[in-house]
Amino acid sequence: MVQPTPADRFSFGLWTVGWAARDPFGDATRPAIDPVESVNRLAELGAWGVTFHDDDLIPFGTQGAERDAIISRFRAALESTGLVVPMMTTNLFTHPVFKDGAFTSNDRSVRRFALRKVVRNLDLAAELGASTYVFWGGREGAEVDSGKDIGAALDRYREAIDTLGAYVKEQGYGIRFAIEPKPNEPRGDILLPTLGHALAFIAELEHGDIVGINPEVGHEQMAGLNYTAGIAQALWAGKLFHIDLNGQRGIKYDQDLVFGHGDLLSAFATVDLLENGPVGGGPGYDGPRHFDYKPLRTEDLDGVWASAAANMRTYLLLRERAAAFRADPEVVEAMSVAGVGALAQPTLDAGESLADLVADRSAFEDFDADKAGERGYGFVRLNQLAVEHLLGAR
Ligand code: GLT
Ligand code: MN
Ligand code: MN
Repeated sequence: MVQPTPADRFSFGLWTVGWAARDPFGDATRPAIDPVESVNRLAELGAWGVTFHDDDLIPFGTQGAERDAIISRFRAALESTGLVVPMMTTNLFTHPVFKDGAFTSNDRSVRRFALRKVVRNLDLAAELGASTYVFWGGREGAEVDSGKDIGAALDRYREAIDTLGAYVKEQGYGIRFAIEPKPNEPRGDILLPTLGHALAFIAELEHGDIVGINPEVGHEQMAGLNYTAGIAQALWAGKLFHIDLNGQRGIKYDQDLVFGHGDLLSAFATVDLLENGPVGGGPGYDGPRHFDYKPLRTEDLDGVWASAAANMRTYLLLRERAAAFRADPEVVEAMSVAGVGALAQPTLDAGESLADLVADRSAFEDFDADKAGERGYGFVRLNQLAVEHLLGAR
């Protein structure tokens, strides 16, 4: 079925379809879209959820009754469409106050302001029933090596996430945090540049039990990394709390293309992993399928909604192809030849010690390494089968 329904759990950021297409070189090419209009249109297209930064809905600096009125109007749209808010986040990057970062700004008063901005929005996230809160630290970084003490910045980052983690626990909000890595842009270098850096950071937290990651396809690919392998490691670590799906073509600026409009073969592998789980049967992903893309600057408003639909349709088509791939007896056989499933078998027998292994002559003294080195794994055949399924040739 290529018609999305809420059961597919597709979600979109308000800032995605709502992007007016202002870039560093040119003005907006589209009018701003009322968030209520976005909710209505996304629901019509078959989406399940909408996500947003505080400032996407409530303009920066809006307080009191005006803020309350904006929130109630938005809630009414959610109620009338049935759209949910699975994730929320904070804009800690647009206002000039954040030009040297938020949690890691060299200016302490900015760090304190940033914490307050997040706390207020966490309260709203809890009210709206969001279960994930994303931290994308786009301004947490530097251009000048001597201008930022990286260790101190990481101390302050940890202080911020732990302080906020303690807060959501105290309040009983049931919210988990998801850190979103990115290597660069808008800063020359951003702290926690890849999902691996983020996982290592989380291991240093006091409240790391409620902190995972929100890896974005394009951000990992900007660093030349394999997105599917990355999220597989996050799943293995029990830390894939959320995902940002989009497309990227190579190591360049953050393109935020429609999902599948970048590296399609990699997108196929991503959907295969998300939908079918690891081949060896490890833990799979059951969170939202969240799109974080930007409709191309060349598109008009009709093109915006067509591009939103394209993300979901591409995902569903890949889901179909991935199911057929896994069910294909030739694929099953090729995987067996390649030993893909065999990797799930522990290297030592149950109860076997290293001393037992050392005593096992067949593992070493009598092992014919040259013979074992002659084995072909058939990975090319397996990949060709994937390509043929992707092309609809099987
Ligand atoms: C910003 C960024 C995205 C992040 C958003 C969440 S903000 O649009 O480019 O990748 O996911 O803060
Ligand atoms: Mn991006
Ligand atoms: Mn993102």
